[in-house]
Amino acid sequence: MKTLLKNGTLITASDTFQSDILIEDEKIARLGLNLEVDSDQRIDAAGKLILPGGVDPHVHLDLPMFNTVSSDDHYTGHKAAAFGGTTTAMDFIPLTPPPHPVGEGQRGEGDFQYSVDLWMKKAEKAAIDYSFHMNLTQFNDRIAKEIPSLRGMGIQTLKVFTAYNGRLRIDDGSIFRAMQIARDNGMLVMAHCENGDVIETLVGKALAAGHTSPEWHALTRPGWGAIDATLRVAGLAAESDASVYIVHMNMGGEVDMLKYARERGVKVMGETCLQYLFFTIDDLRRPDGAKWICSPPMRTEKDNARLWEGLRDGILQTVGTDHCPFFLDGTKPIIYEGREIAIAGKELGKDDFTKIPNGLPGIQDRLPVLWTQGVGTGKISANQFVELTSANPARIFGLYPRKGSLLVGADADIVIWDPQKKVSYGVSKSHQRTDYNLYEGWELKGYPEKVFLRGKLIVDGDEWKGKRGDGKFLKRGEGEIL
Ligand code: DUC
Ligand code: ZN
Ligand code: ZN
Repeated sequence: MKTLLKNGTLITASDTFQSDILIEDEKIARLGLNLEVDSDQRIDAAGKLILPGGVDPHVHLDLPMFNTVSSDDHYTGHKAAAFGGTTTAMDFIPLTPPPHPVGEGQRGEGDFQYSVDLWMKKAEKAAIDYSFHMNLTQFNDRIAKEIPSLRGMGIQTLKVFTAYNGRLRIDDGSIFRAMQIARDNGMLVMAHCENGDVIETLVGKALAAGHTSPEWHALTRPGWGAIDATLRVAGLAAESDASVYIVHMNMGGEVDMLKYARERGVKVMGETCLQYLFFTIDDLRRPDGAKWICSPPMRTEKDNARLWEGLRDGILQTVGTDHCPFFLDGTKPIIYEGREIAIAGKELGKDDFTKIPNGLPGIQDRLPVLWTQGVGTGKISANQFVELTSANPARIFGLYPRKGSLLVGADADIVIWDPQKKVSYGVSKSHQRTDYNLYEGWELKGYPEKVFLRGKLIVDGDEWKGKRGDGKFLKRGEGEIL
């Protein structure tokens, strides 16, 4: 199957240039001006931009939380991603104990192979390409010894948490040892940076004082905790000589800590997520404040502004989403693909902010919103947009140049982007399986027109041409340090 894309303007992380593209089967076969080749399909992209498909480094699909589950699975979340121009997504595998002890593990201890098998099964319905990170939420000698086995499963990345005491957090000594193992095995440690001890203390006090509303989610997770944890994790990276990637950076001070460490040669990189560029604690104070509950929480306008600077100046390397949607009111069904569906959501915490499932939608919103708000306003260039949303995540996570590039030989994951298309955005335009959208009523300019996954047209305007099972698991190799 040959597809010829004519007359487009290609945008990569480093260049903007005119070229035709010949796609042969799943790959980009040729680039050049005035390509004339017999093809099965010819598309005129005059006046349009051609971007490599987006790579979202941070999503949570079908994730059990607080007696419910994130409301997009590996089909619906991927379909939404594709409509927003994203063709690769990476989600996190919870380290899960098998029903019966296996190997040398004790009852209740997580097992890597079991956890990976579980997630592979869930992802059989994938509609775009995908890979996984492993949550390292327990640590002992057996687990330490087994970490390198993850590479054979195509998983190169471990996520550690400095918060969620007694649940997801491991202590700093264990994080340090994990970093040493990662360093010795060409793996990357990803870190969720908040101060778990401070959070536990403040949450207990807030509940005892009868504070139940969503804003207390932010008030009990102070920004200084994110800053101190960022510096601590950067320190552990320096002391172990490991490569580290700090996820969902949300505080201006975290950007400053990252800059401090990077200027001193520490191999630490940073991601922010779309929502932290726009929203603040004031959104949690609205009557529908539960919509904005995620961890870490929304901060202030000054933090929004510093994160934008971090993107512009190359202190931060990526923009992800932390896509982890829940219904605002999971007692009322929505229609998805012609069927009614309702999944318990934020209403679970209507009387107690600690019971509101943490997370929000964004996998479809990321590219169109960032384009309008970033490129459209001159805060970042079109090349930086591609770098932050596609090329850098592909490089850091060992997928470049197969993903994140428009080079000959790369997977033909291609977005034909209409820079003039105006969209009044919101839930009616979204394929995210939830009942709200954070960008409701936002006027966007610039939107995906056609999206190809490995040469197959999966989104054509408003039409879905993809299907369950189109997505492939990507075994990742060692990534780059940017
Ligand atoms: N934060 C969220 O808000 N949801 C899922 C996981 C996370 O770190
Ligand atoms: Zn996290
Ligand atoms: Zn997350």
